[in-house]
Amino acid sequence: MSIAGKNLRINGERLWDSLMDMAAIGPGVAGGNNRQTVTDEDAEGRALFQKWCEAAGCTMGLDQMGNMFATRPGTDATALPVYVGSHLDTQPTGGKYDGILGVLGGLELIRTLNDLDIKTKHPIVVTNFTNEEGTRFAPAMLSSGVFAGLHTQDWAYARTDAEGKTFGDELKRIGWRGDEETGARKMHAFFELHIEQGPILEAENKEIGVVTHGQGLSWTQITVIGKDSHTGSTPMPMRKNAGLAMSRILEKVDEIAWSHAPHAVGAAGHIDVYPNSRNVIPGKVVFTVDFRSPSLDVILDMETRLRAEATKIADDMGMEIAFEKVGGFDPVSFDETCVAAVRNAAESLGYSHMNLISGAGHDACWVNRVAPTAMVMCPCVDGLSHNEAEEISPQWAAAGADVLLHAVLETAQVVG
Ligand code: HGY
Ligand code: MN
Ligand code: MN
Repeated sequence: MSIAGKNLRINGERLWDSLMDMAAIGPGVAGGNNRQTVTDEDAEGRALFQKWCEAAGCTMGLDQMGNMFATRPGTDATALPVYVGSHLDTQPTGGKYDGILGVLGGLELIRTLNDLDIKTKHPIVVTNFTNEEGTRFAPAMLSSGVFAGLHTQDWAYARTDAEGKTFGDELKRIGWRGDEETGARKMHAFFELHIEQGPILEAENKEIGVVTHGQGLSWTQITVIGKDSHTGSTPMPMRKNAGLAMSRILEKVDEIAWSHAPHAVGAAGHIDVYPNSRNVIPGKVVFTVDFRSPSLDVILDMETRLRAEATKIADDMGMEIAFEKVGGFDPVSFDETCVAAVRNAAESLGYSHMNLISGAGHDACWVNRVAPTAMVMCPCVDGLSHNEAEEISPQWAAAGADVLLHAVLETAQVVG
């Protein structure tokens, strides 16, 4: 245990106040948030975060993907920094804590060290990764993916939203495209605090999830071409109903996921129907199948069966079909030393805890490719997330941030 000792805790009230202040930016329609990536609301949230970081004595760096890096100096300027952070962008019907807890929990760590004038050998950097959600611009974790070398920056800049706007143009338009080369920064370690976004911790009555692994993700975008025609006057035998083909394919998605119970999951959250008119048979549908599993073999099996089953359905119905892999990453094993630092922190602070596999994807899943990485999770009410009703307790938020603080202090080495 560092000099910090068991009594060193973050200021839970201050953290909660900051979460609520950030939640006021880009409000949703049902109590959550709609602060989608590289929108004006995102820009406003970034400005508030920067103001807070500078008030806490940090200097802000900004790379060409808009990733923000607030640095608190260490006593050894040559030591690689310990990074913490997550994302400030939200789903269109997002919650107040998904991503935001990790960024503001990192800021609260800095504020607490300042309060007590605790110095660390390694600098500490609080990070906001751009476009973690991948909703407006697929794929998810776009900028941490460029940072970790999984995507080229040009490819990322060219990603388009439903209105045909490009990510690069929108990042520039909101004024948050920096000069730093993306990925040039080297990390001693990276820790991400995040809500679980699932029901396990609450059901097991545990305050902390020690995340040992993250399940893998696969996004396949499917386009089915039928023929739009009148819903009233087109005889049933003459129809080429792309919507019907999609529904049969989605039945197969569910069947494939269930065939790998209990861990695999599958669904389509993105569905565009054309022309989406009440009295026109859909001539075209575009939808994205999201498969996940802790096992890469299972993911590959689900992808293969999806293509075979969907192709058969389209052929039998006389329709064209196309597939495009628009996102994905293999299952992740986090760094054992960093995971142990998280577990040690939970134990020494007396928080109930358990090992956990992350069901959701996170920036940490990509950063893990380039630096020793681990995650700290806290429960969320009913495991609900990606829903405006997402909720956590101030106690859970504080416990997560306390564990983040102590895991970082163990890694950044307290001086004096
Ligand atoms: O899709 C995910 O798992 C993450 O929440 N973006
Ligand atoms: Mn998230
Ligand atoms: Mn999310």
